[in-house]
Amino acid sequence: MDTPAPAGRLRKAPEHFLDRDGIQRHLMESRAGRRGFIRSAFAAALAGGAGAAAAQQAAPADGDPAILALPAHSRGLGQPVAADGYGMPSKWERNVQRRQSPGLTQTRQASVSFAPLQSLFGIVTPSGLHFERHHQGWWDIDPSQHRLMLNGLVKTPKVFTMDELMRLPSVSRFHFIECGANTGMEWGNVAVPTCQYTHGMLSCSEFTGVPLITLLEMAGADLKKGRFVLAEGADGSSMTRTIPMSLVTSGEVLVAWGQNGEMLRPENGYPLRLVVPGVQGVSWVKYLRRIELGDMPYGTKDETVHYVDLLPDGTHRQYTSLQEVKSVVTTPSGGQVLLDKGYYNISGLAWSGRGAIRRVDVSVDGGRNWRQARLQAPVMSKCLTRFSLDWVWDGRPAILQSRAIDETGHVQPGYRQLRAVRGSRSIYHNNAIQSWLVKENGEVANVQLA
Ligand SMILES: Nc1nc2c(c(=O)[nH]1)N[C@H]1C(S)=C(S)[C@@H](COP(=O)(O)O)O[C@H]1N2
Ligand SMILES: [Mo]
Repeated sequence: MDTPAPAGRLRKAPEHFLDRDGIQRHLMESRAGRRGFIRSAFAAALAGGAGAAAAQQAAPADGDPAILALPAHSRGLGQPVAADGYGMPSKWERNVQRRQSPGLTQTRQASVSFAPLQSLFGIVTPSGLHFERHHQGWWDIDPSQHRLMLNGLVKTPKVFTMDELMRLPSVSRFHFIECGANTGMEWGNVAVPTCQYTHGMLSCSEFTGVPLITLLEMAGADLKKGRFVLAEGADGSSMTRTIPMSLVTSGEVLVAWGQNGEMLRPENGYPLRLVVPGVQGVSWVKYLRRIELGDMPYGTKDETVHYVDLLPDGTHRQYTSLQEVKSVVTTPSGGQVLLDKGYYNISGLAWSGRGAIRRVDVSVDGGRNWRQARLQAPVMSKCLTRFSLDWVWDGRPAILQSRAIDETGHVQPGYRQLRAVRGSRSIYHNNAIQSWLVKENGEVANVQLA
């Protein structure tokens, strides 16, 4: 691609950029001599501000020492194989972390950590950066002791060990998981500064498991009477959710043990979780220990008291489990700083619980004009889709937005449209169009257009 203008530089959002402690650590290490050549760059970064980022890039007139001075890694012997039996990200990336929102909850066992969407590429969330939502803390359960029970409207109630499940014919599929409360803090007004916090209760993985319908058929399920299943987790939260059989008979719902080619991470439900594509995260029961087939919704605490939508007339809506079409620009996004006028690749994520993304439009003027974004293949059903658009920033204020349309024709609403139906006092299921204001000084801020 020919970029239409010189590419502008972007200062990363604070939680992505190295923090003071990180910089201090690097300085100490470089004092030990191993990375002397970067010392001045980090000293400049410690001073902070846009100038620091510029200092890291500007080459001195007598040549760039990063080229002229042969670094240690070009002269010496590198690390041996298998120095670490399970590889880790580069230490230079250690500020890319899932993060909790201080003060959001009283305990860290019943809380949320947000995925750093602004730092990720493509559509897959690295397992170690997958968002977390626990109601009662996470566990690392011994798989040899874990059991899955199937009961209810079945001929022969069954109990499976992990070995028995993993011998069955499995499938692997890419799907997003989004907590119903994602973007929930923004219902009333702007609440948090970065897209990690506005949209980070969202992740996407390749999941591997056996379709739940296979297990139900093995148990002789009564598929006429059985219209709902109850899924139950083994942790102390007594997480129980009703799932309509239509999603099960379609073969979509998986009893999964795999995540991105390896076993699930403990935080994400090891050794077994339910995968319910398109449906809000709470139904993706982790540490899955029981499935009951029934003829009515179960009305559990997590579907009658929690995960209900408060409507403007004061009534609550239940069982609104589907995650409607939604998107967000992840770069440039809140907390980042545009250091130059010029070319920027606007990039973001779109998804829908109803199927595949058909189209994403992007506006740089607060929704007056829209241009169709590129969708990056593969574009899969109930999966994140990466979109991008070329943009030349002229240095004047701009408001970046994205609007997704899914294959069923559903269009992502603006805040005015959404609030007309839903009011502004909900917690869950906020799929409104996100706006990022690019100020004249290049700072990007979270804003809402009335
Ligand atoms: N057993 C159990 N399953 C659970 C939960 C839980 O607390 N316990 N939290 C639910 C909620 S609200 C969400 S959003 C997702 C989060 O999945 P993750 O932690 O893998 O991101 O798990 C769901 N499944
Ligand atoms: Mo959730």
